[in-house]
Amino acid sequence: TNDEEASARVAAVDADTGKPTIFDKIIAKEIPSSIVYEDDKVLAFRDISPQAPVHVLVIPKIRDGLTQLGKAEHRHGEILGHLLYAAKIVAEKEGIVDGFRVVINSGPSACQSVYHLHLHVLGGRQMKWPPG
Ligand code: DGP
Repeated sequence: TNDEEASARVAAVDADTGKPTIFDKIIAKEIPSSIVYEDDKVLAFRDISPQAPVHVLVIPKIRDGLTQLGKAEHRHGEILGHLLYAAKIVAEKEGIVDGFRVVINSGPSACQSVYHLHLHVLGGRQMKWPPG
C-alpha cells in the first residue's frame, strides 16, 4: 500500500546510520517476542504483523553492517548462508518444509522497514506469484 511505501521511505532516512533498531531490543530480550529457533548466531521469532499462518523472521544476532542485503560484503557470506539454513530449520519446526517462501526486502523500493537484515519465512497457506 501507499502507507507501507511511505513508512519504508521514512525508515530509510535512518537506514544505514548504524543506529540500533527494534531488533536489538528483541535480541537482548528487552522486549518480548515469540521465539521459534535460536542458536549462537541467529534468532528466529514470529512477525508482529503476520502475512501468512506462519510468518517468522530470522535475523543475525550481530548485525555487523548488515543493515540490508544490498550492503552485504564478501565477509558476510558465512552468516548469510547460516541464516538461509536456519530458515529451513524454522520451516521444519513449523511443519511447512514441503512448501514455504523466504523473502528479504532490501531497501525502500522493496518496503524494507527495519534496517537489521532479516529473512521472512512464510507459509501455511497457498502462496501466490508474483508477489506484490
Ligand atoms: P521489512 O518490511 O522487511 O523490514 O519487515 C520488518 C518486519 O518486522 C515487519 O514484517 C514487522 C516486523 N516487526 C517490526 N517490529 C516488530 C516487533 O517489535 N516485533 C516483532 N515480532 N516483529 C516486528
